[in-house]
Amino acid sequence: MEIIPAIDIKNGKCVRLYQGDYAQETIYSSEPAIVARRWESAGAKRIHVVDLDGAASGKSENLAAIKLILDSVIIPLELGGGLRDKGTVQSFLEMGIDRIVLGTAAVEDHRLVKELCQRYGPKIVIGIDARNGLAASHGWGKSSSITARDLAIQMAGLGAHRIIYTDISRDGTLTSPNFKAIEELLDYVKIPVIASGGVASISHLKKLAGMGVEGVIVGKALYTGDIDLQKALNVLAKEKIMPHKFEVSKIDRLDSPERLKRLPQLEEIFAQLPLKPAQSVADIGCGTGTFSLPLAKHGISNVIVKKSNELDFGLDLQSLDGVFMTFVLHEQEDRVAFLKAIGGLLKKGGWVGFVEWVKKEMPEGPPFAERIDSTEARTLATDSGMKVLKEKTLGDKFYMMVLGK
Ligand code: AMZ
Repeated sequence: MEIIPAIDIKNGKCVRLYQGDYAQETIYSSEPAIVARRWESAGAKRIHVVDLDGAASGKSENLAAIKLILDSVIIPLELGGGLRDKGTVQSFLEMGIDRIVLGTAAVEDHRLVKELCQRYGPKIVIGIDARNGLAASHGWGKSSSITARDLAIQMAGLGAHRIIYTDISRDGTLTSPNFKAIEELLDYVKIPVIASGGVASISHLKKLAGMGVEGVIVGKALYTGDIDLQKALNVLAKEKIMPHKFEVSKIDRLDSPERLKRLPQLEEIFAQLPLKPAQSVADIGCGTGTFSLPLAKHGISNVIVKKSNELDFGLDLQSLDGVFMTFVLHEQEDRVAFLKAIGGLLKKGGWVGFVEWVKKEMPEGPPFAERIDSTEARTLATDSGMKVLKEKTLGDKFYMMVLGK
């Protein structure tokens, strides 16, 4: 998870507002570029810059300060505030801004959003600033009647690649992020979410990382010293927090960390799967979600866990990039039908991977007679209309293969 320091500029200075109220400002530096350098040398990989005057007036107002930041750091910058037409967006991208944040345009001008997303792809980020659940605009002076959640869904539909969700009532308060609202957004929106507002401690960062947000914007806490950026980056890197997003309604339990440790050569298994961050994957197993956490470690946070005993998976497999199955074939009465059900529904380019018990005696696992071996698995796969891409026996425990349509 990325930690993104925020530099909000008002009258050329680096400030923090309380709940976005322009009358409640604290000036932290008259030289935003020097602040940017400080965050860069502390290890930031990106900086979030807001032109507050621009957000209020509707046109970019702090060009000199923005240019100076661009000249002072080499890490990419994302910029929001008053960027509401094609020409302005284009000129900032040409100037070297890496990502453009659209706030007001997201509420008011869907045609522009669509056009810009089509043209610039991931360079466009949608800023959704919510007050009491409803999206605000124009420097947060104006409220709309659309919920942050609905707006996020609409934006994803228009082709947006990511969303920054800011909770206005938490912003600048050093209280805590609105975890509930963020969780809800993650549940409903398939594209990556960056969270913002109220972050005050490293434990907040850890919790957000565990929820599966792509990044967190930190403002006030860095300026007051409540969060030491270098330390926070170190802690998160060391803990290797695995984001996960599960559909929990059908899960009895997730696998215990002890059992996960006993899974051999997991990395070797994953190295053979066409895994890409931001994919949507279903983990179909005996009910424990064995591979969900390890999959999430590979940046795949959209992992849905389902039990294998439901042939009617209740999944829209067309929307999935892949299905991962763990130790389920031995349970199936009709293995071919089971594989056909999955393979037939997978969208083009999707993949299926599975891990099974091998026909060797093991104290744990199903009875010997119910296990399959590599030859059987290969035949099953081809009989079900799938193509075997790779297969491997790992150690003396697991058989694994990857199938493509
Ligand atoms: O603090 C505020 N009052 C404020 C703020 N930080 N108002 C707007 N903004 C930010 C949004 C987004 O990054 O969070 O300005 C950007 C949106 O600007 P616009 O002009 O597209 O609405």
